[in-house]
Amino acid sequence: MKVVVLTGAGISAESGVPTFRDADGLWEGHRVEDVATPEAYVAQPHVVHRFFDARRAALAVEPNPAHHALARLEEHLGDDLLVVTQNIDDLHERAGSTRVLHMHGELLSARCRACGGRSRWVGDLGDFPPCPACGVGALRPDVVWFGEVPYEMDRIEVALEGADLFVSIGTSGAVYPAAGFVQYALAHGASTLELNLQPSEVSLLFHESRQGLAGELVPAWVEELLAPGRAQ
Ligand code: BV8
Repeated sequence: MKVVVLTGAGISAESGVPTFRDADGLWEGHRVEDVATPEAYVAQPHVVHRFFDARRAALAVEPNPAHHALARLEEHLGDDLLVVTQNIDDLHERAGSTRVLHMHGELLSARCRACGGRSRWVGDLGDFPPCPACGVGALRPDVVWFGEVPYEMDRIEVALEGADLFVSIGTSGAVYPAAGFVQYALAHGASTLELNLQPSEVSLLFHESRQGLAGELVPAWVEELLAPGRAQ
């Protein structure tokens, strides 16, 4: 059975990572859509760096049972499971998942506006440190902002076309193209399941939608999927 899982901020909420809809999607009074954009970076780079430097510094959190359940599922399904995450934290990897696509980039990566090089980065970028590859002080967060093209769309579309099951976990379905994946999976014959604290903006497109905490719903769903006698 080929499974594609899409995760959003809700899967990291129980680890203590705030979601976008918490605090009504505001950060220091700014709407996230107004800070995570190329225009905002040109207009006020220090504000944008402060936003991402603060989130990178707050990554000292732990994966929760939902992340661990997906890592366990990968142990059983191997290449038949792909996790596509909108999240820019590293909790899937720290729980043991290896087949993870960060379609919106990663906090722990920096991208150079001079040479395009991408480097693993754990510190701040607000003091414009030199790029490890070219030495120019032109590093930006390696994150996909609003108006920018998400990473790995070709690989994601191929995976959705071949999926028997598409599962969306902890996302509000507010941002495209991620919010459109359920429709694409449906059109290619997949069964669709939503696991979320409350109905998302695209809940009606799922064969089944379960409401609750990811830390409870995801382990239960993985147990169900791996139960003996289930079609693999
Ligand atoms: C693109 C990285 C072209 C930065 C992010 C008008 C109409 C439609 C679309 C558009 C439009 N105008 C512009 C667009 C396109 C735009 C878009 O969709 N805008 C929205 C605002 C309308 N999209 C883009 O610009 C994208 N690029 O379209 O390029 C293209 C398209 C296709 C192919 C090629 C080119 C780029 C978007 C990427 C922006 N970057 N993140 C950062 O992280 O700071 S977006 C960011 O917000 C997230 O990555 C995520 O994608 C999005 C929403 O976040 P969620 O993960 O869903 O989190 P949220 O807080 O919203 O919801 C959490 C959910 O969890 C809730 O439902 C809650 O109930 C639940 N929950 C909470 N706790 C728990 C829980 N569930 C379970 N358990 C819990 N404990």
